[in-house]
Amino acid sequence: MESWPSPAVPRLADLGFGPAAPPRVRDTATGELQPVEGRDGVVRMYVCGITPYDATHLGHAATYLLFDTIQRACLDAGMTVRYVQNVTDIDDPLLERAVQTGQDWRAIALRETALFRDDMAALRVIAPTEYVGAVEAMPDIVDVVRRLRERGAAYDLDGDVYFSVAAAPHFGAVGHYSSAEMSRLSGERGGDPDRPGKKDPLDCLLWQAAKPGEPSWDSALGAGRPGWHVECAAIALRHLGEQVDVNGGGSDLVFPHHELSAAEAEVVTGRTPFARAYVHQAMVGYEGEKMSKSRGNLVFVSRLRAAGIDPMAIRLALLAHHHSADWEWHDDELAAAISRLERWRAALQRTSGPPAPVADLREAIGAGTDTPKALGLVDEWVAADGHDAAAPGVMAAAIDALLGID
Ligand code: 5CA
Ligand code: ZN
Repeated sequence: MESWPSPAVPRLADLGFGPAAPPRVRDTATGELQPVEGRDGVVRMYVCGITPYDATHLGHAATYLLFDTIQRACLDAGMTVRYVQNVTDIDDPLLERAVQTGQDWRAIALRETALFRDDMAALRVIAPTEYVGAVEAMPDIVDVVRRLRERGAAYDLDGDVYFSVAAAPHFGAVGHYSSAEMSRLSGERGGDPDRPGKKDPLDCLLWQAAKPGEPSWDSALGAGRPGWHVECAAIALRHLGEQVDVNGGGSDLVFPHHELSAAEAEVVTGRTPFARAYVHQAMVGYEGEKMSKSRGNLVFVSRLRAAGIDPMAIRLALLAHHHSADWEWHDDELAAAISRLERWRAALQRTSGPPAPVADLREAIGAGTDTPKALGLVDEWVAADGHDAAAPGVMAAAIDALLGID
């Protein structure tokens, strides 16, 4: 599907700085910093996209800004990024919203995806190389299910097709949860651990048989629609090949989504691990709970924009938090970000300043994507005086290249 227009990204290498070192990202599977080196100069990154039944909230935006920052660090290191993002444009929440509102599920998906694109463009998020909907990936999804069946990793249950976790030797290696914890999370996050007849409570749907009143697609598996995890496995395998450098999303996707999509991809290809690094944005909360469409405690990017807030202030407010710890949005963060943005812009108008701390900025972003540290370095530069006439220009380029702030 159509994505959105990408912002231009200045190249610090053109300003006389050599390429940065490949960034290191926090890998959920090992808990370690993992260098993102790509292969032959190309980094392959798969990030889980939206389920388009409601507008983009600040939690979503934080997730896409994290991977945008990682992409910017890879570009700064002279690498090309092949970035794939999906749109879950058919799934239970979309059909439920369609029933509640009396609208067509397709119309909801189109409208909310269009709004998401506008939000991403306004936040200056670099667009994915491939932006792929589940509906358009249907033949690839069906093919992955066929290959799982051939490998004995799938079985039928009353017309539905399930993935068998027993067929995946490394199942559990992404999140390292206990089986009790996995059962609990599976039940909370779209799974069906209690369905009778399953070989293992954690087995997940690959293909669900058509139900009356629900959309379905004809396929070699019979009429039906896909399960969630296989959607991302199939889109990643099709567009990025057997192994990705970074597989990302919010931390609510560690289990079951990334665990199971990785297990499915690994069984199909025989190659482990599916991702060299699994990277997650911790949950953004609001009013005491995780910000989520199903709870309704949302702050929408589009609403802030409509109220005249500079999207760069929204971007700064989100980048002020480290991606590895849950945090809660407070409305005064926006005022703080607006004043920070004003201070930065005023300082960049100066005719000289202290030397630009490019190496330190690169290190902050390159060592575990520490955006709060990078913002603090810019704050220090802004607050200090100096006689380097090139510094304001270099800083403007570095702030744009690494942090995406115009
Ligand atoms: N379509 C699936 C992924 S394949 C999905 O989870 N869609 S979503 O619309 O629910 O979420 C989109 C992205 O935002 C996901 O990566 C999710 O992990 C992330 N996300 C959702 N809520 C939050 C939150 N409160 N804080 C941070 N990230 C969040
Ligand atoms: Zn996904």
